[in-house]
Order: sequence, then C-alpha cells, then structure tokens
Amino acid sequence: MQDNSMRSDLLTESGSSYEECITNIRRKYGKDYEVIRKREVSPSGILGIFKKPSYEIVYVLLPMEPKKTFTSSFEVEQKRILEDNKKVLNPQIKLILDEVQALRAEMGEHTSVNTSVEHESILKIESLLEKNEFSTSYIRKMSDKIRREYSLDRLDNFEGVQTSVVDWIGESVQIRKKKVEKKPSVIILVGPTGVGKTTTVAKLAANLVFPSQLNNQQQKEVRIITIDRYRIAAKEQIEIYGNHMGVPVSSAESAEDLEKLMTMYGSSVDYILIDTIGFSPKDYENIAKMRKILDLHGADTEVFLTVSATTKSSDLREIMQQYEIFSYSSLIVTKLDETGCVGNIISVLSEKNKSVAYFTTGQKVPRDLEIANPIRLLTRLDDFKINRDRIEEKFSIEK
Ligand SMILES: Nc1nc2c(ncn2[C@@H]2O[C@H](COP(=O)(O)OP(=O)(O)OP(=O)(O)O)[C@@H](O)[C@H]2O)c(=O)[nH]1
Ligand SMILES: [Mg+2]
Repeated sequence: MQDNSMRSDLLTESGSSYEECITNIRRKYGKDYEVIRKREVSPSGILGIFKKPSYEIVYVLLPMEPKKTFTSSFEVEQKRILEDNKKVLNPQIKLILDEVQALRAEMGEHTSVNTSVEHESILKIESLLEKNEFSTSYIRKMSDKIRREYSLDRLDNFEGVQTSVVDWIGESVQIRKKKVEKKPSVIILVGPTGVGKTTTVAKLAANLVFPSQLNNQQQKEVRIITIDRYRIAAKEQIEIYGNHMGVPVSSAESAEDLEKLMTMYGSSVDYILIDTIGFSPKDYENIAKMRKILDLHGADTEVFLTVSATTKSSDLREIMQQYEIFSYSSLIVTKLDETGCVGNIISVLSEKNKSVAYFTTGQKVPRDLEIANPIRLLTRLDDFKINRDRIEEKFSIEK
C-alpha cells in the first residue's frame, strides 16, 4: 500500500471511456483524488481513422488519512510512546487509554465497511458529478444526502435518485434577491482582468435604458463611471457604448472624484454603474487601493464580483477570497457560452454561500445578459437526464 498523504503530483489515466478511467483510478486510490483535466484523444496516423478515440484524465491525489492497513513511522512512534506511558501510568488512565484504542480500532473498521458497500446508483451519480467538474467536497455532500434520504431498496431506482440530485443541485444555487430600489442605485462591478466587466456594464446599462425584463419594461435614467485611469483604450471602449445608448460616461481617479460625481448626479438618476479595473487576485495592493476609491459613504451601493465561468474551482476560491474586502453581495458569472461544464461554479458558490445575480452568454451588447436562474445551469449539466418541464416549474423566478 502506498502513502499518498503528501502527494500532489499530476497523474494520468487513459482508457476507452471516461467511466473506465474513473473506475481504474478508484481501484488504485479509492476516492481521494480530484480530476484536473479530461479530454478525448483522437488516434493519430492513417490507421488511426479506424480506431475509436480514447479518453485521458489528468488528476491529483488529495491528502488523506493513511489506510488502516498502512502503518506510518509516525504511527509506530505514537504507539511506542503510548505503550511506554502505559507502563508508568496509574491503572485508571491505563483503562481510559485502552478504551480509546479500542474505539479507534472500531471506527477504522466502520469506515472501511462503509466504503466497500457503496451502492451502484451512488457510484453512478458521483461519476456524473465528476464529469461535470463538481468539487470533491460538493460530491461528498451529495452522496451523503442520497444516503440520508434514500433507503437501500429505493436506491435501486437510479432515475429517481437522478431526479432528486438534479433538484438538489438546483436548490443549492442561490439567486440574488432584488433589493428595494433607491435613487440612485449604485452598482459596482469588480473582478479579475478580462472577465467581461466593461462589456457587462454596457449590457446592464442598455437593459436599463431600454425597456427590458431588467427594468420591468420601464426606462431608467442611467450614468456610467469608469475608474480605469491608466488605460485610454478602456475609457474609449465604454464611451463608445455610452454614446450608442445616450448614456453619459465619466471617469474618476480618486475617492474625491467619485464623491463629486455622485453628488452631482444625486437623485436625478436611477442608476449609476461603476466599471473598475481588473486586477489579478494576487495583486492585493492594487485591489486594496481600488477598495479605498470605492468607499462610498451613505450611498445605496451593491457590489458584484464578476467571474468567468471558465475559471477552475481552485482559482475561483482564491478570487472570491481576495475580493472579499469589497463586501460583494453577489456574483455575475460571465462567458457561460464558453464552457460546457458548470459544476465548478455551482460547487464554489455553494461552498462560499454566495448568490448569483446575472449570467452573460456571449459578446453581444445588450443581448447576451440574463437574470440568473438555476434552470440555465441545470440544462448545461452533461449526461444528466433533465426533465425540463419539472425544473422549469420548480425553479422559474417569480415575476
Ligand atoms: N464569449 C464571451 N465573451 C465575453 C463575454 N463577456 C465579455 N466577453 C469578451 O471578453 C473580453 C474582455 O471583456 P471586457 O469587458 O473588456 O473585460 P474586462 O473585465 O472589462 O477587462 P479589464 O477591464 O481588462 O479587466 C472581450 O473580448 C469581450 O467581448 C461573454 O459572456 N461571453
Ligand atoms: Mg474593463
């Protein structure tokens, strides 16, 4: 048995299908692994055209408790100290220690029994979730929920289990609750570089200025402010959109500038949309500076963290953590059109207990913007059987 408590190297498994690769990985290492990449490999060469494509999964082993049968040097040492101590300890403590050891052995047995009798339906669901790039902890929570809610004989009905899991995934997506609007409502978009903040500000502006679902078909008075002082092109980019929509665009370089603009607009406008510069989540200094500029005392502000749906779970966690200083209320998930997998987004939103406000689904302004809804994510799940009527009835947003 190998010790994989410290491993983080990338490993590769190949097979004729995704399921075959997963079965092989599980046979070797159990469930303590996380899929990093998966892809279909087309056979090369002239003869290759007659062969079926194969599958390749790149994965890492997660740190785990050493298996029961494996005794690390640490455990040997621990046992030795325990034995030594027992010799000199008084009988009462010795009794307690013996009991602890017995309990430990029993717990070990129970864990091994549990993992060996996993029901086929649960295994199938886990494999489906992995394929959709849900995080390991999200998958664990789902399997636990199935075990809790389903008796052994009901588990045989895979279709039934699958329907419940789709419902639970939908329920785990929190949608931003609309606030009571004040005049002006200030909306600030923050987030990493290139995720689509400026484009989304333009889309939001257009959907507020012209009658749409966003403004209940009532035209609103809108202003745009950009904090992008370094890049001329960035200001031009938003000005072009502004001109098209008849929305004035101003730029602010400091907290004072911003304050002045806000006072000037006052309650004569309905919405002030603020576009900010994107920073890498590692650029903590600049993120903090931006936070200072945006200190809007008293204004009715709502900060949205903008992230791209193509970001992998571990990066999403870091971004959400680093932008926490903005006290963002909710997320905007962009570029949903660019990814086939939505498990990463659903997992991290649920882990961090954050809601989502909007999705963007392409480069077209103003068309490719929608109010977030679990249905959009559920219909993007790969290989899950989705009952469209059911989820539409269950998750359509109240008008
Ligand atoms: N496919 C796709 N592309 C998008 C979407 N939203 C924005 N883009 C594209 O992403 C690129 C970057 O968009 P920007 O709006 O400039 O991104 P940004 O976050 O303002 O970037 P910085 O200001 O540099 O941080 C542009 O080419 C956009 O057209 C989307 O929903 N789907
Ligand atoms: Mg921008």
